[in-house]
Amino acid sequence: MEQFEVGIDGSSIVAVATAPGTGGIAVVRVSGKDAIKIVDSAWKGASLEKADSHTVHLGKYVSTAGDVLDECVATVFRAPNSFTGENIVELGLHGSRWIQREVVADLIRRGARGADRGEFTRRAFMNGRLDLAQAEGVADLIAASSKAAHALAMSQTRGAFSRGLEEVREKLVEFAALLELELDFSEEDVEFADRSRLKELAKGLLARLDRLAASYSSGAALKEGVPVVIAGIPNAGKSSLLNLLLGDDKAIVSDIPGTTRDTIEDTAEIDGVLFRFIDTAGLRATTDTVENLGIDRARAKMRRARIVIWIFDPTAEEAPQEEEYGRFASENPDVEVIRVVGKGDKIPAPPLSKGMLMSMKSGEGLDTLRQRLTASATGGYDPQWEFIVTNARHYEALLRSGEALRRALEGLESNLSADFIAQDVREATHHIGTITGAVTTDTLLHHIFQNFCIGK
Ligand SMILES: Nc1nc2c(ncn2[C@@H]2O[C@H](COP(=O)(O)OP(=O)(O)OP(=O)(O)O)[C@@H](O)[C@H]2O)c(=O)[nH]1
Ligand SMILES: [Mg+2]
Repeated sequence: MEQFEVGIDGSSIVAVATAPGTGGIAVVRVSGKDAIKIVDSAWKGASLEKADSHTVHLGKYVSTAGDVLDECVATVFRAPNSFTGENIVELGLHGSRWIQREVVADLIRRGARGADRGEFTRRAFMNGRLDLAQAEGVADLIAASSKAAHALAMSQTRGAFSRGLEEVREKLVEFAALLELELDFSEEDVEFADRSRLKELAKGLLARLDRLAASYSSGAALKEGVPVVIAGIPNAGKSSLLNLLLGDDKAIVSDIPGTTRDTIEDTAEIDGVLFRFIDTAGLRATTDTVENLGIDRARAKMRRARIVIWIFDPTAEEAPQEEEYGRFASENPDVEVIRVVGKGDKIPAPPLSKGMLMSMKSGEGLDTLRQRLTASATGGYDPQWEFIVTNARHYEALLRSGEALRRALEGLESNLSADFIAQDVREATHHIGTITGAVTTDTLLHHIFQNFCIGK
């Protein structure tokens, strides 16, 4: 069966690159060897075929039927200095859906082909303009909805993340080379490569891989919104806090205990970090079936949260609240809990050990809480972002690479022969390579680019 290979088949592709729908302007992008020739055949104005790269031209787009579809601008990019590395023309059209549709259809009649999802970016990858991690960064950049997500995507697109990984890969290659040296000399019974040095090298690399993999929980949260659950007994002020954090009357607040039953979620950005706040049903023993279902949901959300804000009600009995808190904290040591004592306008400040004092009525303590939230969400990691993993595929590859390297280290420790160990090191190298695309398969590429939109 003939394999269809994108970017090498010489076809020119076309798609609307701006968001679907009507806008002030819409951009139609054509990429491929004949992109300029194809658009020029519809162009009334200065010749695009004679135009220099990176120049903009005003003219008329005339259809094959002879109708002027739009008066518009064409930007010409010549290979290899374009996003895809091929010839590109971007038409800046008036944004009507009709114009967009007609121009794309007309370009197809003139020999272009409708682009597949992510095909522009895929071509950029095939032509060496971007590596895979950078290409995925482009998708993240387009989807970024907070400053932190934007910063992460930006550094990934610029290649900082890839460079960090390339360094790891080089070290792994060096490691394999040292092992091979040992192999070469083994026949002469010379313990050439010092194994303690190899062990140090493996340990250092493993620590680095583990650190990268561990950054994923922060990275994914920063990209998609850090999940923060608000918990406590009924009437503690959970819904009041949700509304305060969102600056909106999202949840019903009442003095009837058990008001909130379902979980209520919404996102808000604090200092550039996107949070997903989740208000829950108050925790208590009850015979009410529906309330109990709500409490089950609350507990499930709490277990999966990155951060739980636990509100203590100082006007209610203390012991059962501490008991409930203690149970959760001991069962979920990985979830960070911020202890808040609510209704601060009603009581004097509690001892510090009980938690930070807040009043949902006056807003007292809100700024401190917001600072604690952003510090927790970004805490402990390089402020340069580039060593934070945000992508599930990368995370998986790092885990697998770490597993292989761990086997290599165990092999060194139990004095296995170098060729066994080298096999594990090669596997570790392979998995790192799949992140940047040094190693790819068609299935992998398909999987990545099908998540892109058409036109990207
Ligand atoms: N004075 C004062 N009243 C508060 C404060 N926080 C909440 N309240 C009041 O306490 C009552 C319960 O508040 P909610 O926010 O509904 O409490 P909840 O934790 O969501 O309660 P459930 O949904 O029943 O679990 C309401 O009457 C609020 O106005 C506060 O800081 N100060
Ligand atoms: Mg509530």
